[in-house]
Amino acid sequence: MDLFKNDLLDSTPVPLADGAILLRGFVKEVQVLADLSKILAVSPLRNMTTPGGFTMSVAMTNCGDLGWITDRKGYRYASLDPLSNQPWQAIPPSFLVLASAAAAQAGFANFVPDACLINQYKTGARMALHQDKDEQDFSQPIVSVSLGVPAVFQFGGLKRSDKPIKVTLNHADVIVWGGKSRLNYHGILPLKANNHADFGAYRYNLTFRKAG
Ligand code: MD6
Ligand code: FE
Repeated sequence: MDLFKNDLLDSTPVPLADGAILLRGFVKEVQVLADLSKILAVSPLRNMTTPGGFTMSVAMTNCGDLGWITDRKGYRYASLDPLSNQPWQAIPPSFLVLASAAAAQAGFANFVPDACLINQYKTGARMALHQDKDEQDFSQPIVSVSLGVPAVFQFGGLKRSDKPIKVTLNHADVIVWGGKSRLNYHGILPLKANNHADFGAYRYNLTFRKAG
């Protein structure tokens, strides 16, 4: 008998690439959903502008000591929310427990993120292939949590031209990503119309990083 089958923080890791694992159905704690709605009530989602002047189709906000932002001046981490000029809200304990438990499954002990980017995808919203390279320390992993309707994640290599693999990310799936694939290109294909019991037509993604 497998004693860990129904454990709150267990899920058999699926390898995606060297340094990247997928934990299917890893989010089992309802407190995570309650804490997300509290954060969104105080720090509204907004569609930021890229340095090139495009409005992103994904709406974003943050919690943590640092929040990822973009505007005409560039991509960066900032300690104040530019909408309010106030610090972002603290990362809730339920998020910290989830992120560190997921990172530990991938062999990253004691992961303590200082940044949590919250992405909201409506139908048709997408994230073009990109690298995550605005953080200070690439030895730290990124933990990425998917909630709501499914999305197709593209995961490529170190060059933009490397052909990406496609993986469907469902509600409660978590990716932990570090090591050799930390700088791999990745993106999200346009979200298909769908419905989720808790999140309606939307997909949410929480990405936890050690940014500073
Ligand atoms: C998303 N995720 O899943 C977009 N980046 O909505 C990312 O851009 C991402 O999932 C770095 C590591 C994991 C990710
Ligand atoms: Fe990314």
